[in-house]
Amino acid sequence: MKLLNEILGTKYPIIQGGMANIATGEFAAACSNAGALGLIGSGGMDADSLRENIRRCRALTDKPFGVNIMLMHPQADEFAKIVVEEGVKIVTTGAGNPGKYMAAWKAADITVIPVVAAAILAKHLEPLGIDAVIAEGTESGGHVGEMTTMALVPQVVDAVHVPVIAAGGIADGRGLAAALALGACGVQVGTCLLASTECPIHENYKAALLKARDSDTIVTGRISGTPVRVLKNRMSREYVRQEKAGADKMALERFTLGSLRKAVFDGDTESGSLMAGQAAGLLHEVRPVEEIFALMVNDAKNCIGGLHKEITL
Ligand code: TUI
Repeated sequence: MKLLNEILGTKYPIIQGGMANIATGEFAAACSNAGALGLIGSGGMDADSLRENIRRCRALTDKPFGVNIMLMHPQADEFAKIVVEEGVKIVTTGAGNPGKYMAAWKAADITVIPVVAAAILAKHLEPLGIDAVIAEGTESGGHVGEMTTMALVPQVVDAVHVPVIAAGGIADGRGLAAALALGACGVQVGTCLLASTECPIHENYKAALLKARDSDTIVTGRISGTPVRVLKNRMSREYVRQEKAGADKMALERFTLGSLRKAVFDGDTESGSLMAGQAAGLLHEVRPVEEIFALMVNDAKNCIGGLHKEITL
């Protein structure tokens, strides 16, 4: 099987998730320079800032990088044109169906890798010419689906012929080894990169991640229709309480408006939305991204070798 690094031209079979308001051009370039595929997250940007971030990233790395297009974004149509105009070579999509952009992106020779949360969307997009697919389980931070990574990845692998990348709950070498065992060609990680030196989030956000244990995340919006996994705090507990009590969608929206920015930029860990996946409990220190990726790959190799030597079924 071809590994993700061979498909993308990177050193490691790892993609840095395109986290909204976090994955700037500088951060993506740092991840690309460290051997993964860096992604610029368009989620918190407008058209001009997306363009600037692409140009800054290109100036900072000669390695492959890409852009994640958050399809729920009101300017997604514009972003879809900007990646073509700016000559971006790799595009991932999230939070929706990218079908209407596929023809234009394929005509521009872009490698297109949608994120799916269920096998059906992967199957639907395959004939449109996707190059690979990211199967993201509900362990992830941010906008999530229902399926777990463990159940989703092998079902997507069976549903399509294109390479499958696993995401959700993966934060170390054991996770990478497990993803390969499920039939994935590599992984996308986000949460473990929040605890990196280069990650431009507020230090309070990093401190909250280091303190988090396995069950310290909660999904807001499961009932109202936009499920988002965040760290438990006053805001997210209250959101879910009101949601269960039947609060209307608009009232809840007002409650969270701008809350990710509050967490990322102001370090407001009580009323901010600290998006994070269930792997947050695995984070114990802030390290350079280069170290995180190198250790993950080295530990995965040892994990696979150890399984081979020690386990007789
Ligand atoms: O997109 C993500 N994660 C995100 S986006 C984001 S920004 C945001 N901010 C506030 C509220 C909501 C979002 C934060 N985190 N991950 C990729 C992902 N895609 N997860 C789940 C999906 C998904 C879900 C349903 C992809 C496709 C889909 O299908 C829709 C369809 O039309 O079939």
